[in-house]
Amino acid sequence: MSDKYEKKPIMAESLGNAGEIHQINSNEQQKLTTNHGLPISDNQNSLRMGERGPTLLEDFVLREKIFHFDHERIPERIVHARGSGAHGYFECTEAIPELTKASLFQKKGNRVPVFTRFSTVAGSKGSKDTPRDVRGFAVKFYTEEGNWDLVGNNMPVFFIQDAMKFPDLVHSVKPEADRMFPQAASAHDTFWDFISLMPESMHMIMWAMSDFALPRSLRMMDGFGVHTFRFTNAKNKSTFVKFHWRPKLGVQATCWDEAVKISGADSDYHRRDLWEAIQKGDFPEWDFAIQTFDEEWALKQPYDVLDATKLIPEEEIPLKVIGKMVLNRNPDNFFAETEQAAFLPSNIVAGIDFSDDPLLQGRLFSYMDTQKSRLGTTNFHQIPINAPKCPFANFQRDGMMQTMIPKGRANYEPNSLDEVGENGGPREIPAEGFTSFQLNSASNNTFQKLRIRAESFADHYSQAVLFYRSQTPVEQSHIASALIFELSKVTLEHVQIRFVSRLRNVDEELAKRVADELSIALPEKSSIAKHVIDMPISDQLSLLKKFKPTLKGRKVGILFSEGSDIEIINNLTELIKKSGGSFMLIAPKIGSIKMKDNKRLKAEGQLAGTPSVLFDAIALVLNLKAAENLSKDNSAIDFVRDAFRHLKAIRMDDNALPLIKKANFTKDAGITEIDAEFIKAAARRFFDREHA
Ligand code: HDE
Repeated sequence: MSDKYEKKPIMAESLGNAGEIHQINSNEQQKLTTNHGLPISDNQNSLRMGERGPTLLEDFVLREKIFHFDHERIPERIVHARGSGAHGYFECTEAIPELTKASLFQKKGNRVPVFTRFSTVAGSKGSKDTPRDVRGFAVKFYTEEGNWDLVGNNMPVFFIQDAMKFPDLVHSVKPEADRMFPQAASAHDTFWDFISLMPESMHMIMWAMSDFALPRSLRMMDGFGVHTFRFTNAKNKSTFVKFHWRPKLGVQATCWDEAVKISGADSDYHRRDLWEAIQKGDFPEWDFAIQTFDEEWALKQPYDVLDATKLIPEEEIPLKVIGKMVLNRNPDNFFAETEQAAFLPSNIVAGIDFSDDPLLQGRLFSYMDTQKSRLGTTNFHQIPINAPKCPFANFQRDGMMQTMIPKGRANYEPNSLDEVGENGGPREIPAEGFTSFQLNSASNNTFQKLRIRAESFADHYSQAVLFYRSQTPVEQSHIASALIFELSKVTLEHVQIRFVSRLRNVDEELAKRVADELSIALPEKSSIAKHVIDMPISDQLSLLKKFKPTLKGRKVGILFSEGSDIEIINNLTELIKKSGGSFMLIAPKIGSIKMKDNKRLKAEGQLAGTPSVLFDAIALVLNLKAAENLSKDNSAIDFVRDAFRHLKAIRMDDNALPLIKKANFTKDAGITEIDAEFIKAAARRFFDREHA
């Protein structure tokens, strides 16, 4: 067996001061050893007393192997447990020294490595990729002045205003305490009970019920820092800043029914999509943009910029693009990198600082704390994925799993060991070191200890209304359907009633529709603390208004069968490739299929196991006989029926009519025989079908 082992160093990475890692010369045949270096002669059989006798306790090789295996799992993240990560780089595309002294932004072209992890929030580690949920968007920038972690989401606001409510929010959305279901779903009693009691969540609920909660791909999601942060420049002038990521492939969503079916067909849909795109060199890319403003501007707004349930409309402060992120390398080992990645919102660099957002302030404590419980040691910063790539040194010592070997006598400071020629260790550097921005604002009750919510946080509805009104009618109807679906799973009628009474403050029509579908009488409108302000519609809040039709990063499923015309397929695949898309060849049987004129073509996907939900558009290249046969095959009928239902373009000619007839839909603008037209159509969805 040994000749099958890859000749690869055990650990290729040795990071900064993060411990010396023994490397094996890659030309040598790598020996299988115990964790303590003893070469192993037999990895197939345990040591036993006689040929068929009991196993001996003495077998330290077996015991070490099983001991390690028994402890392979670590606690999963309390939230965001399900995630996928990738390496890449961040590049500054516009220097902004006037705003920040962060080294990263001093010069156009500056590049730093990054590790990015995307996640769902509610589900456990093994849950599906496509539930209706918020997505985490966490980026670790390994800068030359230390790690900066921007731990954000794919939506610009959050459910709650104060860290105090976070455990309650998470408990309510997670599987219910007594029965431990439902998994990765918000459609249940406890979540809506909590939400209906928390009017501050209304804006975020509109986002969570919108198509933004059903991303088509991790590569097609926005990212937001959510909170207001601060930049500080070399003169210590501070500017407020909001951070945004914008995907080059545009933002796109799946239909709800499609997302549900994808989770059955491929519960790793997003993880696989990200991995495969990077594997084939189709590197996902995001623009990095900022909105900046000063305290004076902030104080004039009808909302509080420290309130994480509020956004700043882009029409008010347009985005300024200052960088880009490219993800170009998959992890070598999921556990060592993606699972052990520990993001800390408290990881900032000089030139970036926190605001007093009470949600952000709570996060500054929480993440450090959770890593100790998840990774088991305060030394989690030494794990290669978390270690800074710049030198780091201090007098912290020891602790569980210390992997560094700090040298010298001095483990305290101040010390004067330098004076006798010994290494006294590192020293603080007042001029260059990080200093917190000195807040000097009359509006801030810094000196009073108060357990209160600021009055400026009291308007819970204006931006929920803004979001809803900024949607297209199609998106508004998706929000209505999502609310109806979620609340239909709620068994407590008083919760449905309470939620709808609040919804009336967002939109009367919406509330009526939801009440009607739940068969409840329209309840009285709930009282509100502050009057709703009429804010101008913001097109940037609508996924469809900012949708970019493109085939880049999208995939077409081509269904063929025995006797199909290979020329048609070749022509089609050429056009798809030219448009930056990819394709998969699907047939009733996998493997080499005999085509027209005795040519052969290999099918990569078997029809029964490759439903159309896995593609952005489908093409039917069949002869009449095959279409007649397939019209009796449920997988084929579902293939075309679902593609139609999920609003996708379909390429077909008259040969496919028997199958189309069975699937029972009529031709429309998204269905064409002309390949060039199909390529255009494949880059979008046909929402008119929803009315039909
Ligand atoms: Fe988190 N959050 N969070 N969160 N969060 C965690 O940290 C927490 C919040 C976000 O890919 C945990 O390492 C508190 C807002 C992401 O590893 C935990 C509060 C936003 C990730 C935690 C919040 C986020 C986490 C779980 C309220 C968007 C995944 C494991 C004060 C701006 C990072 C861990 C990754 C993870 C706590 C609110 C985003 C338990 C207490 C707001 C993307 O520490």
